[in-house]
Amino acid sequence: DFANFLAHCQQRVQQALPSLLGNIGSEYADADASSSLQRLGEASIYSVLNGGKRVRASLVYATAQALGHDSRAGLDDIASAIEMIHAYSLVHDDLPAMDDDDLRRGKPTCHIAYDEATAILVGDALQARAFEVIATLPGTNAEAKLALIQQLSAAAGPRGMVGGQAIDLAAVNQQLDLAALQTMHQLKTGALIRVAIAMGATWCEADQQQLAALDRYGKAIGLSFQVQDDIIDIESNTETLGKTQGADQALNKPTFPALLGIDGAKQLAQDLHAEALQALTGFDERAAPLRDLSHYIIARQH
Ligand code: GRG
Repeated sequence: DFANFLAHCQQRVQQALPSLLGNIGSEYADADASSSLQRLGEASIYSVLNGGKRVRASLVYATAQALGHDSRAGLDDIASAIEMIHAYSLVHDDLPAMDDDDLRRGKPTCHIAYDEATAILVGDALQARAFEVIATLPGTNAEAKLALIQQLSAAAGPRGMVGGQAIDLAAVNQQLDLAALQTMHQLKTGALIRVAIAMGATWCEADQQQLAALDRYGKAIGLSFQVQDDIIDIESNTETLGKTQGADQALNKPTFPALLGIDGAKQLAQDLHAEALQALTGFDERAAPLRDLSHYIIARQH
């Protein structure tokens, strides 16, 4: 059931994204302007559509389902806007000035497939377009749209993802304690995951109690996502490099397994999963996809 749910969510957002990113440039008769814009559009679509698990999009749909509103208009736009912000963060994170990665989702990163300047513009364009999509959601509920814009900008900005990235960049070769590591990840990775749930809940008119419960769930899985990411990293390093070397390499940077040991990190992931399930006790069986997503996050191997 859950595999079907995930495949269905992936399909929905995969279908919505190309039309939202559109045929940039086609409106201009001037051939130079038109081809530059088309290249930007193509690079944007390349960066957003090249695979990806669509966890954040799935969280929007799963939240709507938990609230009994899974067919509400606008969910595809919200899910797509969040995936655009996520893709922008990955494109910029892969740049030489940041993580300097050549591969993303098994394919050449945007700056390798195109060039660095294009990758910077792709990130900028995806971020701006995400907010435009939210501002022009179908329906006339301007107050809800404003709330969504506020939520997404706070989660993506300096008090959220960008702030977390700044802490991360400053932490290279530094020792972070557990509290500092948690703060960094709650901002860098957790904020966007948490806001996917909050935005789904806002759009589906959750009441205060539901919002608070869903936010507790979102906070727990936002962190467990990163704990599992660290576990995957250390286990895949160990596989490729051999036990001691792989473990040593992973232990050089601030990670949950470095601070807690691999078993301690696995226990933390389990505890956060339990906390997420506990937060959902007031929801009925329609919250099954949310419960399954929490498990998926800590059980995934990539
Ligand atoms: C550059 C502003 C800016 C922010 C970058 C999120 C982030 C901040 C950087 C990504 C670095 C990274 C690999 C973090 C680990 C957790 C993470 C966000 C993994 C990628 O997300 P997935 O696994 O990716 O959901 P897919 O490809 O499935 O969408």
